Amino acid sequence: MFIISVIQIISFLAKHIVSCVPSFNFKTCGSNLQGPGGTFTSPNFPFQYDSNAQCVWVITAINTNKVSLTLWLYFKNKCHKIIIRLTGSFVPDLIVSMSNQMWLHLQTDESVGSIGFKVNYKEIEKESCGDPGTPLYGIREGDGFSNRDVLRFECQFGFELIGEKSIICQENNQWSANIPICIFPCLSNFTAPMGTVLSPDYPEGYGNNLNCIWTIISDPGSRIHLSFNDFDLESQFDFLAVKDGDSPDSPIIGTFTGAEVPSHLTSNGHILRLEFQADHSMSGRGFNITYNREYICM
Ligand SMILES: *[C@@H]1O[C@H](CO)[C@@H](O)[C@H](O)[C@H]1NC(C)=O
Ligand SMILES: *[C@@H]1O[C@H](CO)[C@@H](O)[C@H](O)[C@H]1NC(C)=O
Ligand SMILES: [Ca+2]
Repeated sequence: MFIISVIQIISFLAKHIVSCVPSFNFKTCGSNLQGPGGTFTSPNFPFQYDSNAQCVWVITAINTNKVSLTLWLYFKNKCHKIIIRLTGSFVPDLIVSMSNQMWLHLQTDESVGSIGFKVNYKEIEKESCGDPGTPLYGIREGDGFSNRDVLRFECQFGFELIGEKSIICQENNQWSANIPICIFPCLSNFTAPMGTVLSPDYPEGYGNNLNCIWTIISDPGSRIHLSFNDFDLESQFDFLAVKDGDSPDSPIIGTFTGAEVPSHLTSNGHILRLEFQADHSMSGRGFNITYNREYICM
């Protein structure tokens, strides 16, 4: 037997795992799997996997001459949020083997385990990188997934592209990069009498390392009313602050985090500043806030 692809998923640290229920002990794990497709997860998923675990999964395609294997990896925590960051490791959208066999090796250290992963696998044509999909709010040009094929991406109007505008299927059957993401601009002024402020990528999770500032500017003599239609942020690490004015030093009307939908809120002046900060890992659905003007009766 020859090993074509070894993927080592090192135990990753997620900060909030303490809130997830620990489960039983498994010291060894893994299995032999076959094509044409299927799903498997790390032990105890979606609960914590064990510390000091050693797991090996071997996937073998049935059709040995015409296929390689593609893996779709999903890293989720118990609260069904996607964990984007892995300690010391880049997670590609897809992983494609060079032959009809693939090995996955999970090794966890002594620290508290995380929630683990869920993997989908599928047999695909030889010399193909697999279909990487189309970004949410994005447009894809090109539909070939074979070696040297190129895919180009754009974002729908109003969205910004983060990542690579084009990717190529390399000789090793891996795309040169992950597909890009399309995000809602993180810096904008709203001057229309009413509108909606959405967190980037709402409701798919807003991602990491964000510092968004939205300013809502109404007519002098009016006030701004906010309605929270939906609200779900990573508790205590991601925040939305609402300030009464247009400067960073303006008085704070409210600071919100977690999954409790705040009640309505009205400004004192005619400008509101919304500051949204997301840290380096984990996200929630985000928020959907509508605003409108209120005229003050004298
Ligand atoms: C928003 O308006 C402020 C003040 O009018 C201006 O300084 C700033 O450049 C504007 N920002 C954007 C992103 O349009
Ligand atoms: C935001 O919430 C409003 C009111 O519930 C809804 O009509 C709208 O479709 C939502 N927008 C998105 C992008 O979900
Ligand atoms: Ca976060």
